[in-house]
Amino acid sequence: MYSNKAVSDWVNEMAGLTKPDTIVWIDGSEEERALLTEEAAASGEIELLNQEKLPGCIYHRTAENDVARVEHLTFICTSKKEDAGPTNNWMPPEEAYDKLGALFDGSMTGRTMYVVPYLMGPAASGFSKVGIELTDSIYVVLNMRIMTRMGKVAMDYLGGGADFVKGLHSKLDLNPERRYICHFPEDNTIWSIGSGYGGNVLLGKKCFSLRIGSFLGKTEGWMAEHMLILGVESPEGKVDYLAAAFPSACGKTNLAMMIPPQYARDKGYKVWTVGDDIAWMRIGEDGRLWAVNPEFGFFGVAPGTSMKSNPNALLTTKKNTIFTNVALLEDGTVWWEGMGTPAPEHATDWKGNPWTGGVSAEKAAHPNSRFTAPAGQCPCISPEWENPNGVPISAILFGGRRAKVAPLVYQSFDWDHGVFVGATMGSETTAAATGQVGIVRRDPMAMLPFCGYNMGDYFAHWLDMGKMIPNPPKIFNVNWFRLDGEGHFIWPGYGENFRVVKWILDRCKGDAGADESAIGYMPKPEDIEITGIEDEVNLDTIRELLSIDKDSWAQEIENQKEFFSKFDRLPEEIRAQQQKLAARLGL
Ligand code: GTP
Ligand code: SPV
Ligand code: MN
Repeated sequence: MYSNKAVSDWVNEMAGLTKPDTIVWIDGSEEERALLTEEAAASGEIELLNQEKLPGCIYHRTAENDVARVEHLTFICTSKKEDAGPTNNWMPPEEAYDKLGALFDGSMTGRTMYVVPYLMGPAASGFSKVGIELTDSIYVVLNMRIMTRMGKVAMDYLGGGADFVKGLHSKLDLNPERRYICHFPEDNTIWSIGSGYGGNVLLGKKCFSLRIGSFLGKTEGWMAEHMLILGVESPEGKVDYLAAAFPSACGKTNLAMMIPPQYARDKGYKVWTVGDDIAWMRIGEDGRLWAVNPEFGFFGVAPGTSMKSNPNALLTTKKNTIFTNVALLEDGTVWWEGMGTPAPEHATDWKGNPWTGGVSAEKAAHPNSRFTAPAGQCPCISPEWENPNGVPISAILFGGRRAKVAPLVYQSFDWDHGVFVGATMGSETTAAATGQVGIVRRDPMAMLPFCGYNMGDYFAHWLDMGKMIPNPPKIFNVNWFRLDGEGHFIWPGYGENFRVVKWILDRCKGDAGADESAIGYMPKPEDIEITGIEDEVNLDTIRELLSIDKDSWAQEIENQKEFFSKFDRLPEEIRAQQQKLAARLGL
C-alpha cells in the first residue's frame, strides 16, 4: 500500500520474527476505524457504548494486572550503562534484543499485525517526527488513531525517507513475568511486550515523545518535556503561554483546561488549551522558547473529572472517546468516582464484576482509569494548537503533590536557579504507575520515569539551553496540594489555580511585585486575588500557604543530597545552587 523500502524491509523483518497470520497496513481512514471497531466488538476486545448518549464511544477493560505504567520493567538500552544513568533501569542492547526477541518469536501467530504509521506534531511543521508501531492489538490502533496523526498523513510526511522510530509491540499473554518496555535510543527503536496498557503500549506517547524524544532533543538542541501547554487571553485579547511539568496524575490535564473564576471571566480572561501532557520546545527566530504539543488527543485520568472540577475535559469525552477501566452502567454509559453524579445502584466495575457500592465496596473505576479523546473536541482548544511553529512560552512551572514543605508558588531567581528548582522537585507517588501510592519521591522536572538518558546530562542540557535562549521563560514552582492538620487540601485548586497563574504571568510582564525569600521570589499575600473565594480562603490562609518552615527545608535539602549522591554526572552548577540555598536558609 505504501512504497517506502526502509519501512517495508523492516516490517518484513519484524513479521519474520513475530510470525503474524496477516499484516494490515493502517491508513487512518474512517472506514478503517469502523471495520476495526466492529471486529474488536465481535471478539469482545471492546464494547460499544450507548451510541445515542455517547456517539462513537467504546469501552475497554485491561487485564487486572495491567492497569498502569510499569517503571520497574521499563529499560533504557544504551551501549554504555553510564549513558542510561543512575535513575533508569539499564540493559545492554544485545541482551535486550535477545531476551525480548525470544519472547517476540512467534508472538503474533494466530493474530494480525497492524502496521501503524503515525506523526508526532502537526503535518505542516518541519519539526514533526514519524514513528511506526507494529502491534497485535486493535485497542492500540484505535487509541493511536486518537492520540496521534495516524496513517497516510505520516507516510506522506516520511516520503521515501528512513528517519522514523521503529516500534514493536505485542500483547503476548499479558503475563507480567514476560512484560518489558525497552528503548534503544541509539537505534531509534522501542520494543514493548506483555502489556496492553496506556503508556506501556501507545508508543508515540511516553516511549517516543519523551524517552526517545529527550535523547533526540539533547543531540539536536531542543527539549522534550512532560509538560502541559496553555494560553491565557487577557481582556485586551493578548495571549500569554505557559508550560508546566507536574508528575503523572498531579494536575496537568486539569490545569491545561481550567476555567477561570467568575471575577476573571467578568473581566474578560480566557484560558486556551494547547496540550495536556507533552511539550516539544525549540528556540524560535525571535529568541524565545516555542512549544508544540506533539500529540493529537488526551489520555486523561477519569476519576475526579467532573462538571465542577474539569467541565472542558468531561465535554471533550462526549463522543469518539475510548474509556478504559471505568465503571459501566446498565444504559451503556460510564461512571467513575468523583464524576459529580451520585453513585449508581448497579454497575459493572472495572474488573467486570457487579458493583452495588456501599461503604466497604472497592472502587467501581480503577484510580488510573482513563479516557482517550480527540484534542480537537475540547471546547477550549487553542486556535494555535496546530500552529507548525508552536506557541511562545513566557513561563515554565514545576510542581508536585506535596502535603508540606513546598509553598503555593515561588519564582526562581534566574534560569539556572530554575533548573535547580526543577531538578529538586519531589512529589507523592500516584496510581499512574504501579507501586505504593503517596510516598514522596524525587521526580526532577516530572521526568524521572521518562528521561531517555543520563539525568545528570539532562540537567546539563537544561543549563546549556538557558545559555542558548536569548529570551528564556521565567521559571516558577507551584503546589496545589498542601494539607492542613486534618488532611484537607488548604488551597481550593482546579479553576482557582488561575489566581496563581495570573500572578505568574504578571511577574513575567513585570506587572506584579514580589518579596525575596530564601527559596525565591514570593507573592505578597494580597497579590493573590481572593475575590469570590473569601469564605474558603483569607489572607491568613494565603500566608500559611506561602510559609516556609526552616526545619522542613533543612530535611528537604538532606533528602535532595541523598538523591543526588547517586549521580555520576551531576553538573557542578546544581551543587552550587544547593549550597547557595542552604546559605540563604542560614543552614
Ligand atoms: P497524567 O495524565 O498521568 O500525566 O496526569 P495529569 O498530570 O494530567 O493529572 P490530572 O489533571 O489528570 O489530575 C490527576 C488528579 O489530580 C485528578 O484526580 C484530579 O482531580 C486531581 N487534581 C488536579 N488538579 C488539582 C488541584 O488543583 N487540586 C487538587 N486537590 N487536586 C487536583
Ligand atoms: C502518565 O502516566 O504520565 C500518563 C499516562 O500521561 S501514560 O500514557 O500511561 O504514561
Ligand atoms: Mn503524563
